[in-house]
Amino acid sequence: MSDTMLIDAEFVGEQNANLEADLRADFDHLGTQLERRGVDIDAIVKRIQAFHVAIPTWGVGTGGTRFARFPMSGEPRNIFERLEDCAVVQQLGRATPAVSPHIPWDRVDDVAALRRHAEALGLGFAAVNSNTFQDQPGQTHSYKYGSLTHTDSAVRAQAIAHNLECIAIGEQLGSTALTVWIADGSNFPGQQHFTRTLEHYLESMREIYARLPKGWRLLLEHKLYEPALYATVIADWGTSYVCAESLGPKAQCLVDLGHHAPTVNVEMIVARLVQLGKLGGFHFNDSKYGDDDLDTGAIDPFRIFLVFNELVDAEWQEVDGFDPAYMLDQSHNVTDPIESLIESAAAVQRALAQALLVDRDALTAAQETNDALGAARLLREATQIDVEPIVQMVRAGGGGAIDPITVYRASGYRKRQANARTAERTGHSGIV
Ligand code: RM4
Ligand code: MN
Ligand code: MN
Repeated sequence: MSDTMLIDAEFVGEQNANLEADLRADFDHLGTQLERRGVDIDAIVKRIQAFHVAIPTWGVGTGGTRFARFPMSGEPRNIFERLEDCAVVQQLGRATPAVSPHIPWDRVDDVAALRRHAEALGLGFAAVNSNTFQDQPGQTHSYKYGSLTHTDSAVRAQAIAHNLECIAIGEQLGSTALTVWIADGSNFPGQQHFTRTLEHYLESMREIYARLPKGWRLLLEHKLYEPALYATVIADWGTSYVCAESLGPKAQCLVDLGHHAPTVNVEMIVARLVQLGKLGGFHFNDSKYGDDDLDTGAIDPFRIFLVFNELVDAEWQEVDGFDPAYMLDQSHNVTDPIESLIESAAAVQRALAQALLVDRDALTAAQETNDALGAARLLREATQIDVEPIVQMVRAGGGGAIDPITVYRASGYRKRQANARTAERTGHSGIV
């Protein structure tokens, strides 16, 4: 991290000092427990240290629902301030060194200055997200009836041009991926011709694909419904897969955990996409009903674990080209987003750590001998081990906070920002 410590480093150090002895004792105890299972705790620590999950720039603003947004005092007013808040998440949590920007919410006149600002804060840029689900002021054509799949080629051309602009901005920021989620779909039976809309999508995406810079990938994000309430063009992983396959090797599928019907088995989708060589990335969040964008692990931590169980399995199998881009995608309506993001990144780290504890040889043996209970036990046991000391040790070792939420609250950061960030927000970010 740079010199620009947004929370006094000495203060973080003092707070850590009070907890170090307890952490050491907990960590050593866990190390002994894991040793008994044949697991080297230091290897797990190394793996968690190397694991990063990107923060969405829109996630540090207060989110909202269809009904209202309740802004918080001291929330960031522009992308420069959003990056400061992202840097606090990284300073204390040490799991989130990159941010995933959203264009045009994060559009600036001087992209190089934005990159310098991020670098000074110790942040890099992950996948760029395009936005053709809203009309922007001064835009020639409306996306009311679609964007990349619109019936009118002029609207499609505008949406393609926007995605190309996102790539150009991403290149200047040092990003290497474009994530495309479109809101295109219909509200009434018969409103759109299913086949023609998908053909338009593929034609449009081909033009974007053709302009991907070297080393870039195109991440296709599917979503079951909303805002379209009858039919969504890219509604499921199957459609997404078919499109990614038809576009070419640089196109892959992105799985947003909240973008499926409530009973769908998401971990199996993950396994299928791994098997098909098309798993490009994730948007982590949690949900109970729909695309709720709640904090990762807040509702069903076992589901996140099961997703990571598939990912660790893929690593263990040494699946060729397996390299998903990990991001959070959440909307923080009732919490301080900085706290939610720190907690969520830790929930992702915990899921990975627990998945690493699964005895893969034993699991394979249980599966091959149809030992259903034995297999289930191996997974359950891994989730019953409290891996918190590992996550805390990774944070402490990286210069973060052992107890980041307590340190953040005690730092008075938000209060300071409430006094400093008094003027109106410029630019818009977040849903609503
Ligand atoms: C969508 C989708 C996209 C995100 C927008 C804000 O539901 O999850 O990834 O960019 O919301
Ligand atoms: Mn998403
Ligand atoms: Mn979503």
